[in-house]
Amino acid sequence: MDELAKQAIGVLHRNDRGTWTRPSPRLYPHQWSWDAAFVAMGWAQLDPLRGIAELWSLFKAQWSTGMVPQIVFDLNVGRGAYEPGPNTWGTALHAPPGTATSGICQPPVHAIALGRIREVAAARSAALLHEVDDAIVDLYPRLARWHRWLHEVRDPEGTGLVTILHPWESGLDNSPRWDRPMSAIDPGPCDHDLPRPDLTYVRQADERPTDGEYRRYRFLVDQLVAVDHDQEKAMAEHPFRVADVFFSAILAAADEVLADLAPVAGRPGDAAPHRASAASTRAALDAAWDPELRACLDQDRITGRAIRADTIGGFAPLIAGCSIDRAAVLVDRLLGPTYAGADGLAWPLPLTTATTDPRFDRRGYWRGPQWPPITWLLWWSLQRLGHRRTAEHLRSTAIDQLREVGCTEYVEPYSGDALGSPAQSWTAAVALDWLGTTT
Ligand code: 9WN
Repeated sequence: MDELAKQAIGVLHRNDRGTWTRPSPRLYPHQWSWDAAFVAMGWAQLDPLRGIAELWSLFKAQWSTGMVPQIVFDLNVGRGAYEPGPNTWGTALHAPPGTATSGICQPPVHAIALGRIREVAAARSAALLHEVDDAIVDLYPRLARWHRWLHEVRDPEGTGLVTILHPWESGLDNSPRWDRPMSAIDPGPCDHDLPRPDLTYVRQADERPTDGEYRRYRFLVDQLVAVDHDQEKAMAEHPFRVADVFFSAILAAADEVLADLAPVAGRPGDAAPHRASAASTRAALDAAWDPELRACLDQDRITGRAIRADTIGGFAPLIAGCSIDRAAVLVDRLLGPTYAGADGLAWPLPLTTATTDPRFDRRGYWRGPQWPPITWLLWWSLQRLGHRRTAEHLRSTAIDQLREVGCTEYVEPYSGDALGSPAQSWTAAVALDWLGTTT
């Protein structure tokens, strides 16, 4: 068997908890929302029904409002192994009985994962497809509720863009995109300990966010707990409110997939509204386009201003789907000298921040390094846009990289050093998906 496939399967098995998967053995011992979506696609290459089980484990913790939580805690994990842990969030009355969750969300990659699992099953056998389609009938209403919550609660004015209330909701936690809104926050004196178990699991402290960042992260959590996770209040008063273009673009792509799945779930009439939601997001992304930077910019909902930062977030239109002309501009930039085509890179793959952005940091968490699931999202999107040769180039380069660095969390783009967790499930999952492994 292919060596990378063997290693990736080993990582998934090592992190497997039966029906759900830890993102990594020590650094991330619970179930994370968008990781679960990527991981479900990885499992699908081995067993599509195990992929379905991964999604089910997550959606069992979906709140009655429709929100799918960022973290579903494993209460068997020792206290203090990950912080902030289950007791910090004040979510006992919100999460479904028998589950413990955080109180925020992450990008909605789940419908994309379900669509992908269906494709894998269809290629295997009619019987497997039948079983996956049965599962889609049950899962679809939960996915539809999740998307509805994002549109109605996080975009109550119908702007087409989803507002996030914490950088952790973006999934790209420390991106320079959040520097300005975060610097406007005064967390005051910290009246509780800020334990950092994460620092004991990495080689160097600079592979994780700083204490100053953590103080603000914790402050934002405390603010949400103070309003008992009341979304209407938070959307009016919370000190971090940003319309996130990358998150919104993922939602638009996922809305399109949900439209494809609606007839499978016996709800053909839902397809048109899902497509209309996606179209409205695409229009909002057009309006958020900065012609000078040639990028799409997040909007700070508190100041009313666009956030200028040259990061991977700016490529949101590629993920949502966009005009041929805009895609051409963005592909050019993606492969150009400030991103994947930068001089001296070990592998020509997309960077999370442009080399020319003053905040570019080759080792910084989400501030420059290459992240395999982000490359996967761009690869998947480029295929859909018809940029097949570019997509194939990304896929084969990413496989070459992973053969060298292993299933690491992220990669220092010049030295090619593996950073963060060395056994990261979503990296293993995208490797398996790219290899199209059949065992
Ligand atoms: C906070 C699990 C998660 C990913 C995020 C990544 C990191 C958590 C952390 O790990 O975030 O959610 O503790 O740093 O930024 O994208 O989902 O892999």
